[in-house]
Amino acid sequence: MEEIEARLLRAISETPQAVESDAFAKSAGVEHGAVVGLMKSLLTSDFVTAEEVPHSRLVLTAEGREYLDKGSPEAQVFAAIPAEGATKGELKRKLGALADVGLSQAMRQRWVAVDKAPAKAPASEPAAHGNAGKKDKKKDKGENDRIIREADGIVDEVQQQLHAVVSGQALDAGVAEALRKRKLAVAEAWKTYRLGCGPKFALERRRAAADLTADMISKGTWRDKEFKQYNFDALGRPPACGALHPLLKVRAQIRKVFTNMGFQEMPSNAFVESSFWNFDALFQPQQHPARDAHDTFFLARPATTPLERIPADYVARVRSVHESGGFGSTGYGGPWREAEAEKNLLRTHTTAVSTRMLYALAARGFRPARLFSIDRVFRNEAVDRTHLAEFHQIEGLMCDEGLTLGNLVWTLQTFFKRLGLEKLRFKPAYNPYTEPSMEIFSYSEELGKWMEVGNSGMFRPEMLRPMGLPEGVNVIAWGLSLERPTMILYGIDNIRDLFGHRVSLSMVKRNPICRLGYSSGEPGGSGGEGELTPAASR
Ligand code: FB9
Repeated sequence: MEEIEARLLRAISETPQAVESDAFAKSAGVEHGAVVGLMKSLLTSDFVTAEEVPHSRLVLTAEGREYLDKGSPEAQVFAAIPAEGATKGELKRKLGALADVGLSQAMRQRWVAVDKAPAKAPASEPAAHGNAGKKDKKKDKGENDRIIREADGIVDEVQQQLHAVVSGQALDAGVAEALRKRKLAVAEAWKTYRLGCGPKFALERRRAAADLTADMISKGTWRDKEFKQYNFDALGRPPACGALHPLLKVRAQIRKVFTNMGFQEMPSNAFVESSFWNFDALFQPQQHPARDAHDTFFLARPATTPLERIPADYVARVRSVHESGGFGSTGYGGPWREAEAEKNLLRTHTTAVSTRMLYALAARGFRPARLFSIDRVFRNEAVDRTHLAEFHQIEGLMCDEGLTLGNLVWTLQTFFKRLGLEKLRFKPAYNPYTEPSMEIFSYSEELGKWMEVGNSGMFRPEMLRPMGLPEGVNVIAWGLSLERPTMILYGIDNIRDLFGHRVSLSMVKRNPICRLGYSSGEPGGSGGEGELTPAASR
């Protein structure tokens, strides 16, 4: 291409403002596109100027090319009619689909006409009369209409016009429009360029060196080299490496928030749970609506987990608190059925993991604990823009002597502050396993409104005491989803674009880093106090 470039620059220097890109391409024996490519790079270094020259011409369509060879449909129809005429049916059999358009055109040109003379019914069938005749007429859709020539000879102007098109002759606008209307020709437009000398024009373009090479240094040739300017805005080749899904980036940040607050992650990798740990251990009544198949995915195989796997004394205490209460509660009065507690399901909340961990904590002999889980939960509920049948629940709990609602409020304020959510409000709520319970709201400057950011409460003694956790030991806990903050942080409006088969891999590849407000904990951590936006994403 260097040689073509030199040749083009020479041509421009000899005839400034008169080098036509297409003519030059022809003379240089290269594609016009190659010259346009070269022109564009010479334009960027102000070597040349380029004036756009628009062109348009008519080109025949496939149908136009067919009539160019065989004649226009009307001419073909005319030619197909013998002196004694022919029926429409015969013409269709002879010329196929174009018979119709040919006939209507030939009629319009008064080349042919329908023979008014009553058609002689073929010898075989008696003449039809009265409306029976009309009925057949309508039935045979005029197929038997006899078409006769009106003109002795015709001139197939359309075919001539088609010839004019291919030979590039100028056509009268009306004729060109008619051909376009009959879809026999279409307008083709293209551009060429008239090239001239640019502000930095020279006969030879000294390519700016992109790199300072050892060879240049050893030979000292770097001295008369021109070096390309560094383009500090260049994005650079995206690293061919894996990319984390936004959910995993936010999960990693939230993990850091928890670990920096001294919390340990619970083992939450078992999606299948028994109703005992998911509901009964949480003192959730066996008649609770959430426990029927409308809300919960129960398993067919394995359908149950025998309660024998759980220490019988603990099961007995759970039964008695459900049936007859205790620890300040009346219980639910009804029979507590083992079969119900043995049903396997896809866990509806990671609180099921919390029950297992709290029971283990009690069994090992209580000591204060801070635990969290971030994992998938399943709820058989209506899918909409922000809800799927599965999502990731984030749960935190603190278990210690004398914990109060105040501790919960303080812990929530600390946790959400580290997510960059400063202003919190709490609204009394109800959960079967916490009393008191609070919905958590945060004021979003961006959205200009209060949004629900989670739920929380103090686990009921009816849940904790049967486990064996001593009097006075309380557990404060809270939960939120991973999807909601991720959707808000990454400006994703529909949860289906974040999770599931509709996720675009390029979104995963291109999504920016996630910097939660103050996750790193060390002063001046990335992102600065209270800011929770992915870098410049939105
Ligand atoms: O995540 C939720 N909202 C949220 C959280 C963070 C956030 O950050 C933005 C970047 C700024 C934005 C929004 N919610 C909880 C609130 C709503 O979205 C709610 O409509 C949907 N909830 C889910 C359940 O839906 C059926 C979110 C999910 C949720 C709700 C409650 C818990 C967990 C997840 C819980 C609990 C709990 C309570 C007491 C003790 C232990 C656990």
